[in-house]
Amino acid sequence: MSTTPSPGPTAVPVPLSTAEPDAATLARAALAAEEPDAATLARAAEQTAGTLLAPAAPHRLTDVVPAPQQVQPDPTADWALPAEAVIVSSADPAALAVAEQLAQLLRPATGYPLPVTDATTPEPASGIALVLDDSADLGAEGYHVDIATDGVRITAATAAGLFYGVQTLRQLLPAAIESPSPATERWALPGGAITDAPRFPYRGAMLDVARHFFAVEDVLRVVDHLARYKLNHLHLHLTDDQGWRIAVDSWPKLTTVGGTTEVGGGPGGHYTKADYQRIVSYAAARHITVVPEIDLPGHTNSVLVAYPELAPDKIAPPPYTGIEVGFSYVDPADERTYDFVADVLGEVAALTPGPWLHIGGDEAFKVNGEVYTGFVERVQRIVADLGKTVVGWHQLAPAAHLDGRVLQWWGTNGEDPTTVDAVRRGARLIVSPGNHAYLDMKYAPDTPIGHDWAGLIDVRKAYDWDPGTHVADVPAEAVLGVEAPLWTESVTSLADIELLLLPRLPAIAELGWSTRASHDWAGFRDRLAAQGPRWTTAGITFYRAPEIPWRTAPTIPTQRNMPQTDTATP
Ligand code: TNX
Repeated sequence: MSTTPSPGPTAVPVPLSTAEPDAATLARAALAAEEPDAATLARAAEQTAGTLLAPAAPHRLTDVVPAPQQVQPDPTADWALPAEAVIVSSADPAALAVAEQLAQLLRPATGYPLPVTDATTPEPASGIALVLDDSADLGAEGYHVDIATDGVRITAATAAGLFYGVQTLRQLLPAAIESPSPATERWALPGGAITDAPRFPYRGAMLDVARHFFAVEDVLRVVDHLARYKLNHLHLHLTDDQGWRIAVDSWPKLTTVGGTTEVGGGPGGHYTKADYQRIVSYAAARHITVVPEIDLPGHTNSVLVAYPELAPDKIAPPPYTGIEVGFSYVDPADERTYDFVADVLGEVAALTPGPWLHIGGDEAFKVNGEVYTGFVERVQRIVADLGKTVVGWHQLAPAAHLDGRVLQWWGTNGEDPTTVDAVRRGARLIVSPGNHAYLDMKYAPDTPIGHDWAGLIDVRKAYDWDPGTHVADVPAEAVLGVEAPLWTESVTSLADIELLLLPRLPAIAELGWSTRASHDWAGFRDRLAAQGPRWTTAGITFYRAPEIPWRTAPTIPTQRNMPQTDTATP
């Protein structure tokens, strides 16, 4: 084995840090302990020596995806996390929860205990302070990170802001922080300050769990990927021709019959209510809102297999495991259909704390004109009566406006007068251009999975567009945000999902979060390059897009693999 362990902090000749010698550190550490003993003094001395001999932090303060709003590096203030660091948070339970999440992120690779405490006025004190402060003008999701010689302070008005500050901090640490087991590393952070807040309030990704079903654990892992890049919505496409994936007590055969199929003839599956709630609460803990989609009136073959009385001809069709679209629909002329819709949406709404209910509406090719708009208007009303806000694909546009209505635009050319008209009537837009944001499109002709009906989408194509101006004649104020949908006709495993998601998801995330002024392909490409080693270290699959100058993953000497390295060397 030719593994070369990266040298530990004391094994390399290191340049002197540019930091001023800090004689006060020793005294402060001694004073901080109630009864300064020899061990405390020795640790503090070791720490001071470490600071003086430390190499600069390996990452620049600007090495963050999505690009932060304001970055003020201070090379004299690099700081390394010491083994005895404490995470101290404002006493608010949601802030403390973020502090505990930070500890859980850092403990595996560092092997440090990182106890979490609370305080009225949290101070870094050679550790990390999370400070809830609503006087800071940072908005609902903004944050401030300050890395100085006495530690790190993250300030935000909300727990969401603190959570995003934590995601930024994570990217500023060496890539080995992603290691699931202790790594020998100096956990250095670049000094300076970041002040950051998102451009759009809605930043999302969609996972189609209908064409192929994915286990709860897989969905949770997708949630983790969203959280890393400060996305705040997970749209779950829960129903389609090939399978119904969410338990509905009042219409049980939707899952017991309609849930047992998927593309290609596999066994399908569905989420129990408890499964769905587990996804919702795991996402909520990461400040991500789940947007459930029940696709109506088309994309409903699985419904008709289970309940033929909802079919226009009242005859059960055979289960569908192909990948065509547009052939199925629930009968818009039968009152029973509206009972079905109200029951299903009622049960899904009751499980969903977020404000949105997505009603699909796409590709109902056999339901036209007034029949289609009449159906949509009734369903929109059902959603409003449940106290939720309607989201639907932009095919909903011709239907009457309803307060708050959101259209998800998935066109491939930014001219769309029907959608523009709906926006004039008050609709807001989530933009998901098929030829930029569809994560099921192939990167290149040889991508082993995916589609190409909207073209190939390499990383640059995913990055080089502007959600604020993309749809002609839609003003930026009407744009709620951006979403990257992943349809799964050709996607059968978590590794497939990750291959299509990464590295394009961070590109879309940056469009949703970062200012337009910071948009810069060359800069993005370099910052993205630093994510590769993180994914590798964390065991996450990604596509090694040839246009990205990927940095190499660290070789991580751990207690587990060090002896192997020694003995296996020929
Ligand atoms: C179009 S985009 C669809 C989906 C397919 C997808 C495949 C949209 C609202 N509908 O039914 O899965 O293309 O790329």
